[in-house]
Amino acid sequence: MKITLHLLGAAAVLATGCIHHTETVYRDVSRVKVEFENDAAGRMFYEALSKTPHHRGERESKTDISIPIVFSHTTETVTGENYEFNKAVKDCDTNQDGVITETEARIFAESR
Ligand SMILES: [Ca+2]
Repeated sequence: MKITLHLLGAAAVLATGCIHHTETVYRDVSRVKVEFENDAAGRMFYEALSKTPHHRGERESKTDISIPIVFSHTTETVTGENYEFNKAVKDCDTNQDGVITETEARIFAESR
């Protein structure tokens, strides 16, 4: 009798299917303050940034938790555009003085 109940329970789970839940978490930060030596430096920086493949909605991580057949939960973390902007400023401003010179912007653009 006990075995029959277990089999009935398993059959009920199979009949109803898997419970699946997906959660997407968006994370973003404030943009760092940066100045440009001149218009050309700013233009080169933004043009190079716009060519970055992961400029929009970069997926940072994906976590799957599941009990086969019964339960499945997926969490995805998506970083915002400001992460990429801040990273680009950090890469571009090589002497970290908060001012992107035309030379720094040119080197940054050529490296992209
Ligand atoms: Ca600098």
